[in-house]
Amino acid sequence: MSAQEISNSEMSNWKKPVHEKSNGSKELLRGIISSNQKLQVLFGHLDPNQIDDVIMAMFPRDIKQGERVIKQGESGDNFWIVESGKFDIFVNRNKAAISENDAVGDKVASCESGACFGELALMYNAPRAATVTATQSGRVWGLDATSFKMMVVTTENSKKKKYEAFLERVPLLKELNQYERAALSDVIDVAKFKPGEMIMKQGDAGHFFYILESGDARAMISDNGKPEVEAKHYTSSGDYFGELALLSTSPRKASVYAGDQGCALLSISKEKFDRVLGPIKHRLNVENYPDYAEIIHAEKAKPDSIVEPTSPVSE
Ligand code: 1OR
Repeated sequence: MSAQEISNSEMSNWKKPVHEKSNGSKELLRGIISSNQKLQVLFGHLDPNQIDDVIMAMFPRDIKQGERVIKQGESGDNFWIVESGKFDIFVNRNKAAISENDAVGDKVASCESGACFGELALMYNAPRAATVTATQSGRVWGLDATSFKMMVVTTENSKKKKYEAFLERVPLLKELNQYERAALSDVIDVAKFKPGEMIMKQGDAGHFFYILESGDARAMISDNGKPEVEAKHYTSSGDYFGELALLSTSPRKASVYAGDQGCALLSISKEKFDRVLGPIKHRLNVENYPDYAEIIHAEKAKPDSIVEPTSPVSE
């Protein structure tokens, strides 16, 4: 079950919650908000008065060692900032296993004082992407889901959401969770092409993956030097091409040109993709992607082709 979109009546009845707190607690929260990078991204567009409102809306919760604060798959209730204690984050990619038993999956990160978690389900109306459990007792500050959506989520992050929705439609990226798609959407570049302009050339090594944002593009294939024939016409926003560049450096199988209207494309370079996620080959379940299986197997067979992803950083 996923968190509900905020309803109109909820929106019109909503009042900023006020949870009285000591000046010390206000200062502590202000300090964390101004120094944590992720909180800067989330709260950066708020002016000082709006930050004060967010701080006043937050409520404390003391957490015992071993207590689970968030369970993967559930809907989002609150966003959390850590004052003290230690919290481990676990991701289970086998979604069926989560409902069958309580398998928490692999530990992917750990966070302590000054960190935050639980924003994803609230931003994207998605199920919780991970389980979060206290390994040392401590105190967290919560912001309820409605307040988070009313005070923090804005049209500014809706562009990012649109990018993530595009990424979600790419079969090759299906294995990624919300966190990874969010990270990937941060490295998306936008480029405009004039009508007829070449975007990629058949036979060249591929370094970019493209998503059509607007306009149109045509994939053309030339067989043994014969004139090019149209293989595909991309016309819908969210259509994508060149995704194999993320997996391998094998030559482009077609040339792609901007269509009659020209086009705006979102692009991700292989280099940025690898930097953000580590080579995706590790994560791909080849059986799910018969079209790509050959290429993935060939890449895996290459010596030194597999670089271990960098270990998760704690925030
Ligand atoms: P949420 O609302 O989905 C769980 O609830 C929270 O764990 C999530 O928001 C994030 O704030 C936090 N993948 C998913 N969730 C993560 C991750 C993560 N790290 C922190 N959270 N990954 C770790 C990347 C270092 C990806 C691992 C596959």
